Formats: sequence, C-alpha cells, structure tokens
Amino acid sequence: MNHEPILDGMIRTEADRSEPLLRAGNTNCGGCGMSLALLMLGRAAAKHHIQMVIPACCGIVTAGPYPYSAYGAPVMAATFASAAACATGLSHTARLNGEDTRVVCFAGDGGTFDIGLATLSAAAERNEDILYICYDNEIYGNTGGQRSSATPLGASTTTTPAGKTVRKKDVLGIIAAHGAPYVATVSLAHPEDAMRKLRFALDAKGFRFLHVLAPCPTGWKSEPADGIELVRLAVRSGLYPVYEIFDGERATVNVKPDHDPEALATYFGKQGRFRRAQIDLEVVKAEIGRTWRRLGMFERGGITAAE
Ligand SMILES: Cc1ncc(C[n+]2csc(CCOP(=O)(O)OP(=O)(O)O)c2C)c(N)n1
Ligand code: SF4
Repeated sequence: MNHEPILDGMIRTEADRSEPLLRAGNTNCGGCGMSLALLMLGRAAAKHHIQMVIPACCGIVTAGPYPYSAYGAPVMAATFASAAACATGLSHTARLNGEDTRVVCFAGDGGTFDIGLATLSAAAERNEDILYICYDNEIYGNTGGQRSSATPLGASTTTTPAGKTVRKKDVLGIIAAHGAPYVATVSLAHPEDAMRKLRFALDAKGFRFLHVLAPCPTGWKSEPADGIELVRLAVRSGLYPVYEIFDGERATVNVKPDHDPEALATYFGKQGRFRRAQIDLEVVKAEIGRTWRRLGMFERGGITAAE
C-alpha cells in the first residue's frame, strides 16, 4: 500500500479557507475536547477542500440552527446508521466529478463504537476513500450523558450511576482488523503528533480512522481548564496509548508512557465521574497491562517505539 498522497487524475485546487473550520460563537461547552479537535482539523485542512458528514452528536448541534452554521465547511447531517455510507457517497461523487475534495466523517463514540458501527465497518471493509474521526468523550454527551461501549470501567454515567462494570471496547483494534490503510490515536496534549497525523490522514488515500480522546467537562465532572492535562496524564500513565497502525499490521507507538502510578491516580482523582465507584487502581493497571500486551503483539509485525 502506498501511503504517499495520491491525487492522480484529480483536479487539485488549493482551498483557501478564510474562516476557521469552527467559528467563534458556537454553543459547545467551555473546555470541550471536541472543539479543540475541530480547531486542529481546521488547521490541518487549511489548504484542502473538505466536506464533513456528522451524525447525531454534540458535533452536529455545534452547527447551530439553519440558515446559520458554526462550521466553515459544508456539513451533511446524517443519521447514526448512515454516516459512513453518506461519506462514501460524497467521496464517490467527488471522484466522479474529478474533484480532490476530502470527505471527513466526524462522530462521537456513541455513533462510532455503538450505533454507526455497521456502516463504519462496511466502509472500512471496502476501503472507501474517507477519513473517519471519532472524538471520544466516553459518553452519549448530547442526550444527557448515558454510557456507551467507550465508557471506561468505573465511570458514573446517567445509566451507570454506581460506575460502569464493563470495560471499554477496543474500537481501534476492530478497525485495524479490517486491514485499513491508516488507523491512529490522537492525543490533544501532543499537538505536533496530532497535527502530523491529521495532515497525513487528510492526504492519504483509502480508509483512514483517527480516534481522539476528547475531554468533556460536562460528562467527566472535571474542570474545563484541566482537559489537556487529563489527556497528558492518560498518555503518561499508559491509559491512552498513542500509536498508529498501517494496513492492520505495522504499528508504531508515537509517545512512550512512563506508566507513572501517580499520573494514573491524579487522572482519576480530577474527575467526579470516578468518585462513586472507588476505582481500584490495581484493576486499572492490570487492564493497562493487557492493552499494552495486545499492542505488543503487533511488535512481531514490526512495531517500533519512537522516543
Ligand atoms: C438511532 C438513534 N438513536 C438515538 C438517538 C438519540 N441521540 C442523539 S445524539 C445521541 C448521543 C450521541 O453520543 P455520541 O455519539 O457519543 O456523541 P456526543 O453526544 O457524546 O457528542 C443520541 C443517543 C438518535 N438520534 N438516533
Ligand atoms: S457535552 Fe461534552 S462533548 Fe458535548 S459540547 Fe459539552 S463538553 Fe463538548
């Protein structure tokens, strides 16, 4: 698989977006990680023509009421079940018209891990030329904070008030198992790595999937100003591995964690959603160990840990 930007036969015109992708005056909560992901995406796509497909989630409420829009790019609002299929249609239409428009599906974890998984899987299996970005706030934020299959063990939500008893789904592993050309996690606390991945994923061809851990002060019961620090703690402690997988087989760890137990304790301590369940850090550490062992399985396929 060639990972160079491929635009053979396409009309490549440089976009010049005079407005940001996420305009000021949007209604997102203060400290929203999804907002930051959109700002980074806007910067990475400054010279691209992009079209967005957004299913039901906070990200589509962001757009605001017709005829206004907080987005500085065309956005198609889709149902959960059809988001990846709608993006596929737009991508094929752009290709037939000879345009180099990059189609970006932007969805929450509920729309990705749960309700939209069937068409997401189908698009990955067909290797459709779309970039799918999941901002993962680990709840159904837009409807009041119910649990999703991305909600971690022990987190209180409106449907798991005593703390979730089932562990988080490994959606990256699922998408990578399709043999997708590019699958990666994105840390908002590591902007250089994040921008590199966004730029690469915008330029690359075929199915690309980015997962962004997106702090949500409203659902996480955390201070809006703590969001980036929380992501940094999640990365340092090994809770959120920062890596990329090419073609479902070659993995690279981009940020080495120091597995600092204090960082782990602080991560949980700063979030009200973990207060009810009295998190057993030994159980969490065992879970982190399992995750890194699974990641290490790719080692035989050529995993390399970057400094
Ligand atoms: C098929 C279907 N079921 C339920 C809903 C109601 N609904 C709208 S947004 C939402 C939550 C989405 O959660 P997520 O994808 O995690 O995004 P977030 O709201 O957290 O940004 C739900 C359940 C819907 N629109 N369609
Ligand atoms: S509920 Fe969470 S994800 Fe939704 S806008 Fe507010 S902070 Fe962002």
